[in-house]
This record gives sequence, structure tokens and C-alpha cells, in this order.
Amino acid sequence: MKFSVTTAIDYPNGAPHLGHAYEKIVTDSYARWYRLLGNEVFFLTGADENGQKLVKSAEASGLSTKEFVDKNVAVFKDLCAKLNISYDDFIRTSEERHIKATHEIWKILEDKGDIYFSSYQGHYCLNCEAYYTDLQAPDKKCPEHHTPLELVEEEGYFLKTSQHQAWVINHIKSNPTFVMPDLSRNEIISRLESEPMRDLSITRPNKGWGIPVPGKPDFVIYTWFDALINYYTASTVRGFWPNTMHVIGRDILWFHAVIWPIMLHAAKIALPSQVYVHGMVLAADGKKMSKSLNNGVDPFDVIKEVPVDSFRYYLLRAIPSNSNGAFVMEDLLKRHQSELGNDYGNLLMRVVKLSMKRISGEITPENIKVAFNFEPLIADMKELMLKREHHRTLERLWQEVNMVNLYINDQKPWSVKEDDRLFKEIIYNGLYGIDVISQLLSAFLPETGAKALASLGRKPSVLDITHGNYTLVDPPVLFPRIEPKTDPTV
Ligand code: ME8
Repeated sequence: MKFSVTTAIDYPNGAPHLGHAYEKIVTDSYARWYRLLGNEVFFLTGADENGQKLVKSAEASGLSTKEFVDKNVAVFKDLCAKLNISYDDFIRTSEERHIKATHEIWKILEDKGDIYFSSYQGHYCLNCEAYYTDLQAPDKKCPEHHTPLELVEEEGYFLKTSQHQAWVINHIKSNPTFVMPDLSRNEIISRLESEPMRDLSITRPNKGWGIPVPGKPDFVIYTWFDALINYYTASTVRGFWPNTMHVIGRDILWFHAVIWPIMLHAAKIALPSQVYVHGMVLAADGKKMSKSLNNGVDPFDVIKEVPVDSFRYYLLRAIPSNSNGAFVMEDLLKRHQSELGNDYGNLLMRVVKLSMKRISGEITPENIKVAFNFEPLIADMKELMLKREHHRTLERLWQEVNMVNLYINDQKPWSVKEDDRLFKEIIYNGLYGIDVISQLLSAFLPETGAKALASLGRKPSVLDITHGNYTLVDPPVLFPRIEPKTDPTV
């Protein structure tokens, strides 16, 4: 299957925060999972550079907008590298390829009569780069940021979104996996059914930043209109549109589940297959992370304290895939110690070491009575990933880690003194368990999977559960004991 998976493209108006790290890790795991199963995957991420708020933040920093954006994008890319994010393309919306594609879609919609000139009055949040209706913000405060909305009155160009309201409701209702999970699907249906849509204002006065409207240099294209097009720009040339899963946070659901499908539908372009909405990572106190509350966590600080895979594991397993969850450093350290270090790391260490001590580093499956069948595990994991429940997928995998541990504890290979055949059988089964588990784990914890497989003489590739030979080498300590040194709360 050819399949593409995307993150939202981030606003580079500061350093990346924990929410950005979370979304990239989640998306990366889906990309790696589908690659592991032998699919051809295109993983896209990038930066959203045309918003007016970037101009404002750049002014405050003393840099030109271009310098400011370039500097921050480099930090986002550095974070991706440190987190082992296996993206195939990083699109920046200041790039020529994106500007060209945006102009093409603008022209298609204009030629079809879907764009018209008019004036508008509405309440705007610069942080969201979005208008809010009276129903959404009766107190004229942004429901996301709780800051006063600005009354904006402008002339400009509009997209006839309102005429597609019934169509989009029908599309979401008749495609149950188009918006996942159900909580988000229901939220969007209820919003769509609660008030008539207004046409979308898709330009701003040109103040020197953004993509100019073709043939109308006094205007730039509204940042959300151009930003959404990034997915199509980058995926199409690689032959990956439209079998696409968009991974986004709740705060930008409306744009992905309503505006984007309408833009595509109006332009007669095929729709992506899914919008999967993850929850928000909250501060340890359960509140939204914010500079003013001083409760934010810097992902760079966390990975100075713990192995990157402990960070990935914690975010993937401890934060439910379908709701918000708090980031608690002590919980991360606990899981690092017990689930990763004791359950998984020690299993690898003791089976490989014991084998290397008693028999040669080469071990083959001849005359072995097989102890494990991993087919049901793989079927369960596939189903859970399809339901976009990655936290439960890891939970399920850990049942198997525990089962292999139990097998080794019950069989006590260290006390099988005389019988070399039995010793070899127990060890082989243990290694086979570690092999399959590590292959499956490599989708979520790529560094760990690769290191564990290397100590069995194998390389991560497409999932292969046939019984083969193992050439053992000394395993590394994957999850060393950690005493918390500094407080990563910033
Ligand atoms: O919204 N926990 O960019 P962005 C989890 N440029 N996810 C979070 C989060 C948190 N605490 N905070 C933010 C934008 N996110 C637009 C997207 S796409 C065409 C344009 C998620 O930098 C957020 O929900 O504000 C979004 O999916 C992503 O981070 C980028 O947010």
C-alpha cells in the first residue's frame, strides 16, 4: 500500500515546545509502523511561515522576519534529528514549490467562480490566525488563548465555503474514519450543525510578508488557506496523494476537517483519507503549558536527562491517544526504570549474556520446540494502530515482554546444567521472543529496536517472524539507571 502521513506544519515563531515534539513522535511511529509492515510510506512535516504573527514576533526579537523564521526552523529541524523523526520531506511554505502550488489552486478556485471580493467584519485571534463567531466566543475572548479578540474590518477576497456546509457534514457522517477519534468527529459535527458557516476570508492586506494574491499585489493569501495546501504540494509530486493521514492537535480540527476538505472539494481534488486528532500534552499540574504560568517543559531539556527512546516511550504510552494527558517527569523516570529498564532491557541482557557464557555466539533453530506464536500479538497490534490507539498498542506489546520474561523465569535456563539441548531450546525461544518484540518495538523506539536487534546479529527491516539464526554480540545497557539531576520544568 502507498500511504502518506503528515504532521501539522508548525509556526516557527519560537523554539519548538513539548506539543510539537509529541506530535512528531506520534506521527513518526505511524510512519515507521506502516513501513515495518512493508508499505511504501511518505512522511511529511514542515514549517508554516506566512502568518502575520511571525512578523509581530520577529519585530519583538529585533531580527528581520526572514532571519527570525530561518533561525527557528533550524531549531525545529534539530529537534526532529534528535528525536529520530524519519520524515521524508520537510516543507517550508516560503519555498517556491509551495507558492507555485498555492497560486495554482487559487487560480482553479477563482476560475470556477468560488472566490469573490467583498468586505468583512469579525473577531480575530492573531495567535490562532482565525476568526471566531459570537457563538464560539460570546465574551469576545479567544476560547483557546483566553485573550481579547480584535475586531477586524477588512475588504478582501472570500472563498464560498458556506455553500458546501451540507456536503461536508455528509462527508464526515458517511465516512466514519475520516475524523478520528469519535470524540473529535462528534465535536466537529455538532459545531457544523449548530450554526450556518460564513464564507472564509482568504486574503489580508499586503504588508510585505506572505504569498501575494496572483494579479492582486495589494493582498496576500490568508495563512491558513496557503498552509493547508502544503500537504497536497509535497505529496502529489511524490505520487502519494490522496491516501493520506493528517495528524493534528485538537485546536486546529476545524481547519483540517472542514475548511481543507471544502477547498479540495471545490477545486475538484481528491480528499485525504483521514484526520487523526491527538490530545494536548498538559503540564504536570493538568493545566495548559504556558509561558505566563511558567509550567512548560522544554523537549531539549528532557532528552538531556533521559535517553530519547524513554521520552518517546513515555509520550506514546502514558498519554492516551484519544485524550489530553499531563507530562509528569517522575512518571517518565518510573517507566524508564521499570518497563524499559527492568522488563525489556534486562530481558535482553540476561538472555544474550547467558547464551554467550554457556554456548558460542552462534545459535540456530534446529531441533527446537517452538514456545511462542506471535501471530495473535501482531494481529492485535495492527488492529489497535488502525484504531489510532498507539498507547494501547504498546500496552499490548508489553504483555508479550512480560510473557517472555515469565517463560525465562519458569524455565530457569541458568539451572539447566546437564542438558545442552534443553538449554539451547530455552535460550533460542527467549532470543526469538526478543527478536520479534524488538522488531515491533522499532516502530516506536527506533534506536532501541536497532541496538537490540544488532546484539542478535540482525538489522531492523520489514517485519520478519520466521525462525532464523542469531549471531550474538554483547548487548549495550539500553536504559541506564537515572537519578534526576536538574528540574526540566522551565
Ligand atoms: O497550528 N500538545 O501550528 P502550531 C499537543 N501552523 N499538541 C500540541 C500542543 C500541545 N500542548 N500545542 C500545540 C499550527 N500542539 C499551524 C498548523 S497545518 C496546515 C498549520 C500541536 O505550531 C497543534 O495542535 O501552533 C498542531 O497540530 C501542532 O502542534 C502545530 O501547532
